[in-house]
Amino acid sequence: MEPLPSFPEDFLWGTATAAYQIEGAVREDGRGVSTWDTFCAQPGRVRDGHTGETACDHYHRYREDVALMAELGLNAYRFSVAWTRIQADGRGPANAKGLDFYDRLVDELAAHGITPFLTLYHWDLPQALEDEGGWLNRDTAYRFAEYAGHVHARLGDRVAHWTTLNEPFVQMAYGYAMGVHAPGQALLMEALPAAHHLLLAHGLGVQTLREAGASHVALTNNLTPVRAESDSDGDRAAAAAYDALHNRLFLDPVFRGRYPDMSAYGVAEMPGVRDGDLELIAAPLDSLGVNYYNPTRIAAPEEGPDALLPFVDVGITGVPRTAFDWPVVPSGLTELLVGLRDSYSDALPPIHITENGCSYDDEVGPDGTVNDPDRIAYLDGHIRAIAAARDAGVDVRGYLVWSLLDNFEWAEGYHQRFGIVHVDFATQRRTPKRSAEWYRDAITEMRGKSLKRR
Ligand code: IFM
Repeated sequence: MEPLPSFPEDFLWGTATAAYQIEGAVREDGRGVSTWDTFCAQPGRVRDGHTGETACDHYHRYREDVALMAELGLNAYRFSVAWTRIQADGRGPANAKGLDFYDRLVDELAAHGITPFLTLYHWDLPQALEDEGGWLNRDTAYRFAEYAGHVHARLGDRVAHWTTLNEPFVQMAYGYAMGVHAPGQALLMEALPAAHHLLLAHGLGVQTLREAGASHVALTNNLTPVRAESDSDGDRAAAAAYDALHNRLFLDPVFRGRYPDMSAYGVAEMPGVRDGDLELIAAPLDSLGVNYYNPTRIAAPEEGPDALLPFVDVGITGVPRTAFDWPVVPSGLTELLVGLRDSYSDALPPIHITENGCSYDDEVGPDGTVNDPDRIAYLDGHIRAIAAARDAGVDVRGYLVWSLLDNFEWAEGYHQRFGIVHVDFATQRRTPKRSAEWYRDAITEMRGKSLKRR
């Protein structure tokens, strides 16, 4: 392989996880019921009826997991807080025992020199709030800000990096528009108020965190460079419509203070917006979290203007694919990052890649090792793609692999293994894969020739 590129000496190298996907312990220490507990209990929602009840048992094994990160030489870890551990029903005083868990986790990270990146919301809404309308209800945004205040009050002295939401697009689209994620509502474009209320929650959360003294506040979006299938006007318009829905709906309000043109969806004005909302949503951020998995190729729908949606996802072909059948296109990450810089210029804060990774059908071999050459190629390609974006002047400051551990992959249950550490879910035995060893060695190599920060 070509020598790895250089990165600044303070570049962050880590992994990412989310509460419901790894913690388990769903009935311990006063945790309330979340929408994902409810969703998993509904027959047919999650493949093979899997649930997050035990997941990776990280709630009890976090010390072992932090030790693994330290052995791999990682200096950053992104995790999320389960709202229902802090407020069982999503409102009211904080549950001290729930906060104690994250307190212990943060101290353990500090003891190993690992910088915590805390995400407040990664899709596990308190069911009690969902029963009142969830993200379709404006009040949920205010409840989120109250929750953010509780978490910051306990952890703000040790956690510097605060992220309000993870992937609001997926929460809106999969959870409320298509119904394939919790809470399982299939409202199509009627789900748009959820997008606004999520963004309002972000804005109110930023306000609360700033008032409490947080110095590094971010939002994480999953973004995709959108490619039109052809140069035809129809395909280009379809690609622009998809870009507006997936990317710009969650970027323009934050960095431009206005919603993108959604007229392709028959939407003249975003529903639910009140005076002052966009000012809150557009408050300056210290970084943008970018989750990147693949580009999207879009064509105009064949049925013409009566089609349900103004685009068709025709898929990327001719490239390697993961076990999830996702195309592997590292150059798409460079394209995305350069495109963000070009679109938002001075309004764009520095970027952390808060997720990037792949699932493969990894197994522990007879010699006890897990050989995952495709993941090594994937990580290598994407790290080079970040270096290329940095060379083009994009200020990227960290890379967090999704994921540390094989974990509960939402509607796919435990079928998609994204970890650089294999988890045997019957025994909870952790086995670092070859890719984990590769990542450790790559970080050592890249640190060895690190550049001073530009
Ligand atoms: O597992 C998810 C994560 O929760 C959010 N981003 C994408 C990952 C892979 O699907």
